[in-house]
Amino acid sequence: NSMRRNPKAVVTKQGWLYKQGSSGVKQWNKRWFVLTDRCLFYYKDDKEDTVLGSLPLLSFRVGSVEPSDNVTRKFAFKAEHSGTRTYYFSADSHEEQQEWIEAMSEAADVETTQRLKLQMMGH
Ligand code: 4IP
Repeated sequence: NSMRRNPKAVVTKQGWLYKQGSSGVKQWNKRWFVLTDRCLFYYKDDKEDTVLGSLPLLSFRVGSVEPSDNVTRKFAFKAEHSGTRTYYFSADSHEEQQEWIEAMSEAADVETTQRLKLQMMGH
């Protein structure tokens, strides 16, 4: 159920993040993340051998965690969508956290996508 990554697409941002598992003990695993084509791919490491998962960010809401999320990790943030589970991430620094939130939000933003489409149509 993984998305196909276009090897020619520009990489918007890449780096290490921790991701919380969605079931069981909800362990935090360190994963290598690549944001490209408005889609987030994650791998075991930066060799990018096999994709562990992918998420098309369009329509996700990306932002900081709230007390009700019960996430106590430092530099945590989340990506949520009414149709699917909420993904929890944490970065190594405040700076990285902000950069990822910004990059993922941009990729998730429907209006930006529509504006780009209109621009391409010459409006
Ligand atoms: C796993 O927990 C890992 O966190 C997986 O992450 C995660 O898959 C699994 O969630 C979760 O059960 P254990 O390692 O304790 O088994 P990863 O794929 O990064 O290894 P996701 O979907 O987050 O990739 P489920 O719900 O997919 O099983």
